[in-house]
Amino acid sequence: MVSFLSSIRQATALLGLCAVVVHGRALPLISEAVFAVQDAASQSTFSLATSPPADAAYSASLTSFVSGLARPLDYWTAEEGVGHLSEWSKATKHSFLSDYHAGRAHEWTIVMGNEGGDLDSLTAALTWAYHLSHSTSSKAIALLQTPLDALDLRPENKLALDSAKMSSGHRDLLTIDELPAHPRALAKEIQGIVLVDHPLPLSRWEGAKVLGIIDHHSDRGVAPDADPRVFEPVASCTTLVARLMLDELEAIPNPPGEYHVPHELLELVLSAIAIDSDGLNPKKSTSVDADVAQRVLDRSNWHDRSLGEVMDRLDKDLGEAKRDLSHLSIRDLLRRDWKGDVVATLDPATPDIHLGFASTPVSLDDQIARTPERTLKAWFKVERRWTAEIHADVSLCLNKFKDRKGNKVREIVLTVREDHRVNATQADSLFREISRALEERFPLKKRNLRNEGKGRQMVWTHGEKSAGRKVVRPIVERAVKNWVSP
Ligand SMILES: [Mn+2]
Repeated sequence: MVSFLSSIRQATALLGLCAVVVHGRALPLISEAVFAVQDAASQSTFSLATSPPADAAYSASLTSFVSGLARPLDYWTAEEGVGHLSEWSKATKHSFLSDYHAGRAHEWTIVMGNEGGDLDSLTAALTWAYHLSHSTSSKAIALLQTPLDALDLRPENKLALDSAKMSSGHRDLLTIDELPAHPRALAKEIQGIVLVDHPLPLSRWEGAKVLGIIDHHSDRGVAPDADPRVFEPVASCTTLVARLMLDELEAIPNPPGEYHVPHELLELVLSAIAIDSDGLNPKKSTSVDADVAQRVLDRSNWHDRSLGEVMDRLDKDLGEAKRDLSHLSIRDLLRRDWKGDVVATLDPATPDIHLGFASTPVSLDDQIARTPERTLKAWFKVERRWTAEIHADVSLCLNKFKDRKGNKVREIVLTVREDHRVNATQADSLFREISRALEERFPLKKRNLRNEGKGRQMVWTHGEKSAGRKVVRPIVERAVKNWVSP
């Protein structure tokens, strides 16, 4: 308890100190066009993340969870995570929830990664929130757009968080199901949001000011006046966040001088860069990733080791953990790395479409072997339940794996439902449009579904190594945007 309170005091003192030195960032206006998602359609868009709480359930407080259940008496005081990063993160979550309930939400900036919730998103958000809250006058918190129970679906995150001495129960992290209010309401009350590791806000954050964007996906033109506004094609978004943090940290005049960066945070940053760059493999990364990793390493507890040695070890350990998904059910495989949102169609008479993408490193055959009946039909049944739960109209499951000969294979499984926003005729047409867009772009091989698949279900394989979700998603989104309902 003592160290928890002292860390709050320390944070407050630092805030006061640094506020004088570095100006708060300018608040840009959002680009309305980008958020032109129909209200009707966006009613359910908060349900895009995996297993989100029901609408009424965004009500976390200091004493209760969103479920209404009381937090354990020692929720805030038990010292599960023993690192400085954990202490800061928990203290921040505590003051965010208490400020919200005291009517002070407007003082807060929420830094968020993408809803896939990989180590890059998690680390980039934590790092930038830490930096903002120590170098500007604004209060900042990292939000993981993943529910608490989905955090552990990524074993590599668990390993990295454990190594960073974070709490095993994730009490020190703010997850999407720990928000005190619905994102749509919160968006209007807070100072603004900063996006890391994704180029445009999910529709549930429509109405929030986009104060900054730091990303390594392609620029979608959102918030042209945001500051910072960084887009660079590097292996890891964390690279860009860490570079900006170090640049600004080193520019703080003395006094007051640099704020303290806990070694746990530095090590988390190295972990995220290592896993995204395959240990700084030149084929998978840029010199920017390597330069920033070296700067971070120099400040870490591992500073006397070589960059190559550290990054290899992290990549090996985290990679092993990441690949071990043998325990996951198909539902968990789908939601482990799910990205989706409502796509507004250009034709005013055409309904908007909720489009989602799962990304897995497991072949469809391996997944089929995990169904009780060991059939493709059973696989589609699990998939159907999942898309029913989250109200997705179109879903794609993208699998990447090595076949028996060691060749890299990619699979695309496409399904279109007829019971959410579109009827059967519309779904048929949408299915054809998306199939055509994909077949025009890649040499795709159709899998023979025999009588295992029904209408609007397709499985393709292709060998185009680089065509993961970053490539497939924009193609499908464009097809959906341009689709005109028959
Ligand atoms: Mn990323």
